[in-house]
Amino acid sequence: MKIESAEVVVVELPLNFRFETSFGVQTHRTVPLLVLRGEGLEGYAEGVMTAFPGYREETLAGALDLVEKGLLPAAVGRDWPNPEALARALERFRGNPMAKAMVEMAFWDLWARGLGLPLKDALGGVRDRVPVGVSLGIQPDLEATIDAVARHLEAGYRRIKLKIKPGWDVAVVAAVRERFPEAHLTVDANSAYRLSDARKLARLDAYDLDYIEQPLAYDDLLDHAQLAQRLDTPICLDESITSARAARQALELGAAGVINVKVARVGGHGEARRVHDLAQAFGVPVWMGGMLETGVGRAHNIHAATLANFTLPGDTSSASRYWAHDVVNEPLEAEEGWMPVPKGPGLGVTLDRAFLERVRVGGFEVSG
Ligand code: OSB
Ligand code: MG
Repeated sequence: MKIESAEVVVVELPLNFRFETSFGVQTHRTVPLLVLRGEGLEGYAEGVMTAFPGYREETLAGALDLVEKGLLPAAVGRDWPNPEALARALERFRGNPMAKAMVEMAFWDLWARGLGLPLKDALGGVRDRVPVGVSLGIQPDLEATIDAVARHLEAGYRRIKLKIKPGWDVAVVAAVRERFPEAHLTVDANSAYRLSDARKLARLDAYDLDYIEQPLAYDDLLDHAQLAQRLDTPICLDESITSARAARQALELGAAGVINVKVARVGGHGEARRVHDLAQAFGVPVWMGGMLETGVGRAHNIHAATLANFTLPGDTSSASRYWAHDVVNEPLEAEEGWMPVPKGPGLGVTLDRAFLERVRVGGFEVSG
């Protein structure tokens, strides 16, 4: 499939909720949407990097500069036999997995559409719907937290993830567990603790959490392996897993009993599938994470989550939770905690171009 041209449309969208984590507060997203064109078809992807590098190092400005001046000029105007060939050609650009993921993921969509296959089938997925939970930001107080958990359990979400930070951790978990004794509960610290907090974190063992997500530094594996020895609750790595190599090392070290796979964090579908396969070989379950994606990134995540070892509920909750108006025409809504995989070739979603024009704040084109 030859990539004939590329277009990036940057849009700004307000979130339906204030999303507070240990690293900051998000109230809107600035989303770069990539359109790749070839053989009369289009493939889509979105960038998940943010202006402020609070999650990983990549920034929106830096990534878009690389996409415009490096990655797209390398990708456009050439005929690629498959997405893996394109990914290999981008390897000479070091790091920057979120920027590379935009290009790789849009090409998977274009390539699958060219084959007339749902992306799920092109990837080797085995499910028509994926189990979903919800990630709840830090709330103003305990009452608001209990209320949010209750509403999302009633909506059918199969696991509740609570964001925690020092000063907002054990007491919150204790209160939520007391009120919801049967719920699948997890916490996500987004790297807010140090290994010296191990005794504090071990107090969470009393509340039957499915796992503790990324308690220690965003680029650490060794301290997580040490911490794992001192906790009964499994550790789930998110930020630390930026590649299949990082995943292999984490698995060999015993640093991860669970892995949160984010396609965009590891550079695209090919690498995400390798992380999935490695975890499976180690008997470690994985789940599909999220980066507050619009319907484009969400659809990618849903297709990828159909691989066999995605056995735990992920963060790909209903698009209507996040946005009053999505960028795609198709509703992506969970039913009883199951998200159906969009039907049709590729991602199975189409862009709402009229809406994009209303919320557009920038963009550029690259032709071959
Ligand atoms: O750590 O999983 C995370 C959102 C933005 C950045 C990092 C994370 C998250 C979430 C929300 O937890 C996941 C979602 O609902 O998309
Ligand atoms: Mg996380």
